[in-house]
Amino acid sequence: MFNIILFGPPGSGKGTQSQKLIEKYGWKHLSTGDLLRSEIAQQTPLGLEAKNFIDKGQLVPDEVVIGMISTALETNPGVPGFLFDGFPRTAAQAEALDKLLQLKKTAIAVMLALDVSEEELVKRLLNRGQSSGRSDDTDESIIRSRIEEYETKTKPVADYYNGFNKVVHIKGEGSVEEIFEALCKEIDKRT
Ligand code: B4P
Repeated sequence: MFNIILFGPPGSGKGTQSQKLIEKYGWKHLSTGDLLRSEIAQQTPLGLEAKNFIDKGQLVPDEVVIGMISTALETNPGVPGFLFDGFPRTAAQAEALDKLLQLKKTAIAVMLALDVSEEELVKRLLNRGQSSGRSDDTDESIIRSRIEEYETKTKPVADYYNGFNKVVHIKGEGSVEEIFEALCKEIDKRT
């Protein structure tokens, strides 16, 4: 199995690049953002709880997202690998993921981290907010809160994987195609 984390701040292109990567490599795409939005759309108790956090630009509690990922790993046996998009976002989530993968006798091969400036992130998310209908993309102060959550709680996740020499930084500004090529180059070196 080849398991990969696509890492970066909100709006860095994780969702965009994930779509292209799963098409090329056939991995199972696990986006906690997509899973949470699906729970919200179905108005499940978990979705209603998550919405309170997402609407304020805050991270959803660890136990909620870890539970979702644990279920997804169990219900997808036999895949060639997992592409984690937007997960893990805290040190506790990273430790939980490593344990879950250990139980499956596998591990994270690499974390590819997309680097994008804050002004470009805000521009992209406000732009997406005009058409996506996402409540967390329309208000600049909520977008800035999401970036702050990333700086304080999510960035340490890269330090965690750096300790195992698993992080590669990729320039996340440029055309979608240029960034995709840079990601594939790093993946192909390792597969
Ligand atoms: P996510 O769904 O993960 O969303 P995101 O980080 O905001 O966006 P992403 O990075 O995937 O978007 P993309 O750049 O592709 O999270 C939403 C919320 O859910 C979080 O704030 C949190 O509350 C909660 N959540 C999710 N996972 C969690 C977890 N593990 N723990 C706790 N809470 C969690 O796209 C952005 C825009 O940029 C698009 O419009 C795209 O078209 C554009 N774009 C992409 N690439 C571009 C390029 N190269 N040039 C120009 N524009 C580009």
